[in-house]
Amino acid sequence: MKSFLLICQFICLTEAISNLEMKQLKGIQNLMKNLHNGVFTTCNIVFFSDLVDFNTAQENCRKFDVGTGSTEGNLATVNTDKKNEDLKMLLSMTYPREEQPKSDWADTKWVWSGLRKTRDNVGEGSKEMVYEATEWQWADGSTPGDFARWLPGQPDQNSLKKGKKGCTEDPKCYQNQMRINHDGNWDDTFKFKKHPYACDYQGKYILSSEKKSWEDAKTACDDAGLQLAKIRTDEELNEIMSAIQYFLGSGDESWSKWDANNWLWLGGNDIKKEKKWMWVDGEKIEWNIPWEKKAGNDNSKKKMKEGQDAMSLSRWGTIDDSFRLGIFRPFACQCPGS
Ligand SMILES: [Ca+2]
Ligand SMILES: [Ca+2]
Ligand SMILES: [Ca+2]
Repeated sequence: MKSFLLICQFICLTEAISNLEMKQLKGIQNLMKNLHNGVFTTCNIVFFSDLVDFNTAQENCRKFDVGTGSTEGNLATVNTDKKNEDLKMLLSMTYPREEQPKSDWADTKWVWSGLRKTRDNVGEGSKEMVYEATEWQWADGSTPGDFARWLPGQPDQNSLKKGKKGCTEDPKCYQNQMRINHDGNWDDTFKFKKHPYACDYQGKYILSSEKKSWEDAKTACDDAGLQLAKIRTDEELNEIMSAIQYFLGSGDESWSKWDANNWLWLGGNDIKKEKKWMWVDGEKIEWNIPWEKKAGNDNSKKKMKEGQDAMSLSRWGTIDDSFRLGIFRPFACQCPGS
């Protein structure tokens, strides 16, 4: 069994994600450069940098509601190389490997995922532990398939007696929860340990606080394999407003109305024909656009030579047309196919 796992680990690593996907992941990392809220996301995985125990992580993912609709969120289902790679990038970005304590088991060298053992260990200590996928479950309810990245010797399903270290369970605490390190390797550990955590991301939007012109924001989204965001319904407007709170944080009352931080570039534009608004991929805008009073859709040319041909969203949910070359703002990208 063990030698099979080692062979699988070798083969699986050689079929790792493509160069293009790697380049796009780098693009996503660039989008998140100066986000200060401690929450980061790819199109697959959203990462929270605060250190919490497993139950708290699980609860926080349940409550995370960007793009979940009426369903609940869940701790991350890391069942593909792509998702494992996303998670490695997010952990390395937040807790750079070289800045962490030496010990392999330091809290900041691991992130909680959604995999946990569904029954307590049987015969613990009496024989060598073997990983049986059927005894484990992802937080979204699915059972693990062939994909696994256990460290050699893991899961070891260790236990601790009540009263030892952080164990408060009677008679014993078992290592029934899975965590992932900077190399993308897995270990089982006790739920009272404190780590950053990852949830499945079901949202459409990835936000950047890097201030760019509309044209450069468009390119930055493209480089990450995304496109400047669309808002097609009021539900999508609600989602992006909620995403703003999570990823950019609450606004600041000292910002004036036209402070750059109050406005995010979207993909809407009327470059081709004045007042014929479309998304960057040419899709016609069917949404009933909530234009900002007076300033919205005014195509003002007062200050600059160009007209106002690019769309931005305010923190209070209105839309303005604005200068696509000379104004620098944060922006919203959208995940492919969403
Ligand atoms: Ca372990
Ligand atoms: Ca215009
Ligand atoms: Ca305007």
